[in-house]
Parts: sequence; C-alpha cells; structure tokens
Amino acid sequence: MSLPDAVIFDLATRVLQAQDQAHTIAKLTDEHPQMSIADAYRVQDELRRRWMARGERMVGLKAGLTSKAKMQQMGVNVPSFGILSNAMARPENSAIAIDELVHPRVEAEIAFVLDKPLAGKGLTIDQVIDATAYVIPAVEVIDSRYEKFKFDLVSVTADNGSSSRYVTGGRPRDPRELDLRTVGVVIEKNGEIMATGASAAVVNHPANAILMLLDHLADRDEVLPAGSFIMTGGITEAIAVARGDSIVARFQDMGSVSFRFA
Ligand code: 0L1
Ligand code: MG
Repeated sequence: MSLPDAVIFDLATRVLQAQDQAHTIAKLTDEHPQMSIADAYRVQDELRRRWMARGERMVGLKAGLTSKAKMQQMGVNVPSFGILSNAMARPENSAIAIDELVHPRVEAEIAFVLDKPLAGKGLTIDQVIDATAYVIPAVEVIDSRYEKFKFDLVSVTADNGSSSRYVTGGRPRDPRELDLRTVGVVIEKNGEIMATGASAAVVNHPANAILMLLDHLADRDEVLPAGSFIMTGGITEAIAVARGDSIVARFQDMGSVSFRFA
C-alpha cells in the first residue's frame, strides 16, 4: 500500500531541509519500512514541485547506480533516477562551497544533450544516438543526506539519487564520431590519480542508461523532450573530497572537467 500524501509531503520536507541545510537524516525506510520505490519517486515529484515553486528550472535527469560495481555494492539491478535543476549546476574552474555539502564525493560521467524527443520502451542505442545533439564530459558531486553515506535503494531515490552539484566541461562531441563504449576516464584529485575507468562500465554503453531511464519514464507517462540534459552515471567509483581539493576529470577524446572545493 502506498504511503498517504501527508507522509510523502513530510518526507519531502525532511529531505529538502537536509539538502538545503547540509545535514544528515536517518534513512527514510527506518521509520517507514514499507515505503516503496514508487513512494520514493513521489517524494522526488514533491521535491521538484518545491524547487520549481521557488524559481528553479528543471534542466534534465540523472541516472545513478548504473555501473555494475555500484549495482553490486548496493545489491540492486536497477538504477536510481533523479532530477537535475539549474541550481545544481556550477561553472567549470569554479570553487564549489564545501560548507553547503555534507560529505561530498565526485564521479565522472558522460552527459547527453538531445535535439529530438525520446519516448517509450524498447528503443535501441542507435535511436538514442540519433536523437543526441552532442555528448559532453561531466562530473557529478554526489552528497547523500544519509548518515555515513549508507542507504537503501528506496531512501536514496527519495534523496534524488544523492544529487547535489554538477559541472560540465571539455568538448561537446558528436556521439557518431566516438566509440561511446571505450571512452577512457581518469579522475585526479590534487594532481594524484584516484580512479580510472572506461565508459562501458555504465551498463555496457552509456546510452543503455538512457534506455533504462526511458523505461522508467514510460511507466510514469513521461518523455525526454528535445533539449534534455541527461547524466548517465559514474564510470568509476565516487571519490571523497574535502575543502581545498582540486579535481580534474580527463575524458579520452572529449577533454577535461576541472573545479575545486573551497
Ligand atoms: O549518481 C549516482 O550514481 C549516485 C546514485 C546514488 C548512490 C550514491 O549516492 O552513491
Ligand atoms: Mg552520478
């Protein structure tokens, strides 16, 4: 049975305060063990409604938990999807305020920008590529609002997939000119290599994350409109960061994304 609307609103208030004030909360399923994934997306819907009510603009969506390593770590075989607002975006080479975050980590991702709408189940990678204007390197700063970054799929989904900030950079590339399965990625923190990976780590091809997102959206009668910005999930494990850290994520044939934490 789904949770009553009043409980969803209360949970959205709890999550939003934790996000805005940078503090941790107990995972939502501690108090509501019967909470479902559908309930978690209802909390996200309420977060989106509140973000828009205070003037934020929705710019796209994120797929998280899309690498085999992260799925295995969480014991799940489905990703967690989230919403990206303009308030989460930070410019390349900027300083991200660490005081606004709880215990941030960074992960390198390939982002897609569509120039045609996509909708429905059963599409192919080629159809995703055909609808893509360009792909661009991105780094997501994830920051779970749950204590010690520990959660279950329901709780992390209600926390909008731990989203907090994201930075794009490098060079926009035509996806037809790249082999999107074999893009090598290196993450450096303060000049030291912290993680390396190849883009096939994201469900064998980052466009597969978009196909999974489309399945999820179809169940909700939603689509990806032209202009959508979609982050497809971390290629490597997420790297913990602290004040003063400089991050450079280098993407083979796509350039790099740099910023720091202050
Ligand atoms: O974007 C992500 O892959 C994060 C999904 C949520 C899990 C986490 O916080 O690591
Ligand atoms: Mg991510």
